[in-house]
Amino acid sequence: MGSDHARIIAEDLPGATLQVVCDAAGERARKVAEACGAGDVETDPFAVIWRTDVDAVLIASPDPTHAALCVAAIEAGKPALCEKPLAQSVEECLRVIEAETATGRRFLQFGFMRRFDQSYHEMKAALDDGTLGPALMMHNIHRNVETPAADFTADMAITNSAPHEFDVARFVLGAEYRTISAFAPKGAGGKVGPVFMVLETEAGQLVTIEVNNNATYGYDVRGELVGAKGAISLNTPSYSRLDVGLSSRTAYAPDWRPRYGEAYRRQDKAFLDFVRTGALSPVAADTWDGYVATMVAQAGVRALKTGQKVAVEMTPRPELYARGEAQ
Ligand code: ISE
Repeated sequence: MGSDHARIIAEDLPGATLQVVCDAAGERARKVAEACGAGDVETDPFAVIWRTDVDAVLIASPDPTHAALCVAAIEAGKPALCEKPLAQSVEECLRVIEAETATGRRFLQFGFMRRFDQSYHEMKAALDDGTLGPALMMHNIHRNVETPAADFTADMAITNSAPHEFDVARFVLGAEYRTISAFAPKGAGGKVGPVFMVLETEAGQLVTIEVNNNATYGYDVRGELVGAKGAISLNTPSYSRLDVGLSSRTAYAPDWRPRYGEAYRRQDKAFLDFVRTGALSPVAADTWDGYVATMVAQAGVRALKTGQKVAVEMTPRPELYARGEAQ
């Protein structure tokens, strides 16, 4: 993801300069820097954050490093776009919230890029303009070809993959969650198997989420929002259909990067605007949204382990993160 963002900054964000590429593996940083024309390479992310020739940072390091790097960016006064999730635990999220609210201004945007995807934009617009009537349910399917990393655990279906749905369903519905239940089918063999979750919102809506990190056939994200007057489904962009040998077929993306390429560009452009103006896009995810996604994920892991419906209990939202409506 870091190299993808480096390319966006270097090629698609007029006015932005890719100043430094940082990676624990110096050789990997050098290769990305060379490919993207970056000015310099580093292996110490904290040193990069404090450099006087760096105005903002993009954090795309392994999940467990996110919270500490976000706090360092806040302390250095540098806006940061951090890939999801914000942190592995609620406690770490609250430490980041404490650091940011203590400054009285926003520094952080989080990489829930689906908010910027055209299909979710149209889904939210159909709800917000009254076309669908009141929202009743939102069904979500999130399938990977295979687990994205060798150390991907069964819980990460909920803590690493599902945060996209936890966040985007909140964003589309403009609602907060009240409970979560989680189930897993038998028969996945030694692989990380599918997880099926049902969430209730405070407004009484139902959100269903299937995550299957080993679907094998393609990267396949589906969604349907059901309202009192109609329904709207996500279409997966497809640029061609191959008709041959009595068959007609379109291709799935191999992973999320080509499927959400345009959403990443829009998200990163919104971050550049945030760096320039200090005003966070109403579409973008902030630290509070990052906290909610992590908190719901932890409740989901508990629900799966206990087989019980788990209440989603949020800490009060600080004034800094107040928005016109729940997003
Ligand atoms: C990965 O971190 C992502 O963010 C992808 O969007 C998701 O599909 C994948 O399951 C995650 O591991």
